[in-house]
Amino acid sequence: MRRFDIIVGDITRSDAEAIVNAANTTLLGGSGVDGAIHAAAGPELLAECRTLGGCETGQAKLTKGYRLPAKYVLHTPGPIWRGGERGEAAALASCYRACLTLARGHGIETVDFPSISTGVYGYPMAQAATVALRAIMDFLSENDLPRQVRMVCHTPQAAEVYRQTWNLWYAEEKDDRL
Ligand code: AR6
Repeated sequence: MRRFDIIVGDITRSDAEAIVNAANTTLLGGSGVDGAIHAAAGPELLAECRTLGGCETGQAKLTKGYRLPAKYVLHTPGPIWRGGERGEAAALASCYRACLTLARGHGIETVDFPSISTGVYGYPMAQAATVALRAIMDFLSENDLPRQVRMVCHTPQAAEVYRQTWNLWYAEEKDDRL
């Protein structure tokens, strides 16, 4: 079984044990994937989020999934893109690591991520893909849990960017092309 995959889809329909929400620091909902997750999970999700006291950029907090197929939601506020020299890459990598660490701590076996920060927060997709894949692949190489991680891209174009980035850095035959 491949431990990592890139797929196209709607993360609210994911059958993973946990899905990740590209949230904001209030954790009180918003647009994009955040709005879609809250709409699909129902009002109980917002009620639980209200008890959490927000979350810092690059950190993560766990809730139940309520009406979602996923049992848990890992909420993480990504960085807002401000040109790339304000610590955006470190903060974005931290989001992925924080979610995976939280998942491991709860014994969660499968996690699906959206492409954090690449919508409303304006992070360029190709640069986000490099950071995301490196953070995920490094974590998987050092940990047995989660057993499987997927990037759930909302569009075929986004998935293509992630696949090309993966091929460049992680495909087995990558060194043959050098
Ligand atoms: N499934 C998978 N991916 C999705 C879905 C979906 N259902 N819907 C959107 N995406 P964004 P951000 C993709 O804007 O940039 C919210 O208001 C989308 O195409 O959801 O981290 C929060 O409350 C894009 O590639 O999150 C924050 O205020 C990616 O998910 C702010 O937006 C992330 O886009 C966070 O902005």
